[in-house]
Amino acid sequence: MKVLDGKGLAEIIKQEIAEKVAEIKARNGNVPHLAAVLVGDDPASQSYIRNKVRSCDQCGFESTLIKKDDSITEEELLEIVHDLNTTEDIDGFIVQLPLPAHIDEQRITLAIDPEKDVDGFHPVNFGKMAQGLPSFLPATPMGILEMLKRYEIETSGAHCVVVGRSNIVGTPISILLSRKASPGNCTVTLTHSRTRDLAKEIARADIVIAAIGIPNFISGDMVKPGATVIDVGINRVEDASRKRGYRLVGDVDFESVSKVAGYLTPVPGGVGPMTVTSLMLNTLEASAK
Ligand code: L34
Repeated sequence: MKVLDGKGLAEIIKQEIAEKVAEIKARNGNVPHLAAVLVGDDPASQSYIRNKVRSCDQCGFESTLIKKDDSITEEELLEIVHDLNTTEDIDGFIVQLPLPAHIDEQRITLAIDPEKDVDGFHPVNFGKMAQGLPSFLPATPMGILEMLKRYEIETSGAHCVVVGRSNIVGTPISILLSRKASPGNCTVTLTHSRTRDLAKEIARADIVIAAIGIPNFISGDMVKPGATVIDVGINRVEDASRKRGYRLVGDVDFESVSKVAGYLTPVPGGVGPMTVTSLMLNTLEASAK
């Protein structure tokens, strides 16, 4: 079994980006600029945003973090989105999800200028993605593709079972892996909470993408020997032995699956860092327009 080292790969890619940024800067003085809006004080979101800001530094980008209390109104947040849409100096921006319950996430996403939507969440970008047109790809699926590519994992003709149908992971990765592309050309089964015999579906997968949000949901006895298992879940479970009081576990039971799988991503250090790096790649792209 080979561990897919997302963390290590992310560092290599950020180094590559930093070199490109240095070249661009020397040529025309341009520096990519990412803005991020963080609403509320969800500890996981804070941690992800910290990683994004740190990655901007590593890549030589400028970054702007806009932090707002969760008492912010939808109208006020729309105003911020509008400002970011029209601030020329900002190449791309994201509004970190989830948002507080009183704010309509869809309305916020729709307000983002697709040209600055480096999350690839706007329906214009999602639609382009589905048709194979150039667009900003959502960061997590994009990070998964990059990992499959760099580790030279064969996807063509493979049977891929995606567990979870969210707008930001399950649905887009299903589309991307089924497309006529490389990585791609998979036969994809998109499974979810209403799937009749989930274990039977997973058992025949050459590639499993786990994005359900349930700790240790997929165990070794469910996985076909030699399969590639991509764990998208990041769950905080209480652990008194850790100084933070919790530890991170994926949707995959690493211990048992590592004895059966051919390739497996760890949590932390797998898909998460690749998500952040993909956002950096999209921002670099946005700044070149
Ligand atoms: N708008 N909202 C928007 N864009 C996104 O792309 C995201 N996502 C998801 C949640 N909401 C979003 C992220 O940024 C998930 N996500 C994300 C980003 C970074 C990491 C994980 C998820 C990450 O850095 N994970 C580390 C551990 C982080 C920790 O210690 O908590 C890892 O090694 O997996």
